Amino acid sequence: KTASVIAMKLTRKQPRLGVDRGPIYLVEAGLVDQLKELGWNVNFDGHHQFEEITTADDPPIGKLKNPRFVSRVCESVAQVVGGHAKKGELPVTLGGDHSLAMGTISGTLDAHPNACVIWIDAHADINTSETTESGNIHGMPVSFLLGLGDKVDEFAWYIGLRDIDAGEKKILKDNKIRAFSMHEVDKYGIGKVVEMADLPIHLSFDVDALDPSVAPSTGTPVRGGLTFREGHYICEALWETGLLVALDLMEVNPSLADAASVKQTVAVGCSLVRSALG
Ligand code: DIR
Ligand code: MN
Ligand code: MN
Ligand code: MN
Repeated sequence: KTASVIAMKLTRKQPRLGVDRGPIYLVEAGLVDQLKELGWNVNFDGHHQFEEITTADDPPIGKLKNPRFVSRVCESVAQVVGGHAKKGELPVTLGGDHSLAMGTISGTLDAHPNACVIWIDAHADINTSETTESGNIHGMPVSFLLGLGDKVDEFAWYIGLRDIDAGEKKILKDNKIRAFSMHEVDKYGIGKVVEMADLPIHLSFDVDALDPSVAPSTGTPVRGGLTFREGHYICEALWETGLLVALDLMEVNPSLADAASVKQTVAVGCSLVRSALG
């Protein structure tokens, strides 16, 4: 069994810098060796570098910020993830801005056209270019994926939602997307919530799904999140299904907190990846 660790430096640039350094911290904390200790062959081809486009050369399209840069990076990550997945490897993409998931999921669907997506997040990330209030593309990847998605039978589930914009609420409803908010997690327990479909699973985990007391170093923390155990349980339960084909661990931002909080968040990130990989 082989995992490919794909470290994607991608910042949304505005308003909070530094999320591009998340993967560097996760790798420096020893994630690659930790996976080897779990019995995986690990391909790690270094940190992917991208030529930055200055905001002057990449003006907003409508409300979308940094559209050309994000699109270029996502296209490239789709190729990298798809290439590894087609060789039967399990791509683990470290971020970085969650807009990367447009690329990672496109790559997964290339190799596993019937894959479903489980999106663990405090946010729905399903704003469209019209509904977005922030213009940040990390709040939109799911809508972009679904928009392109009529040729593939993909759908998304959400677990841990607690910060949904008005426009997003309507989109979720109109598209009949299953969403488990923190209310359902409280009511049924995370165990019942992670009952799975019999499809290959792409897990996209935004660390801000966790409570800020568990993962403080992230761009948009929202209180009332998943506990340490709930987050790990999701990863363990998905591993146990034997259906996991790809994993994203996103939005670790080492520049947003004191050293102890950064260390804590990076450690939790590594440990979520270890749990998801057995
Ligand atoms: C908000 C925040 N819904 C937006 N989204 C975040 O910008 O569209 N996603 N922070 O992770
Ligand atoms: Mn989020
Ligand atoms: Mn986010
Ligand atoms: Mn997100």
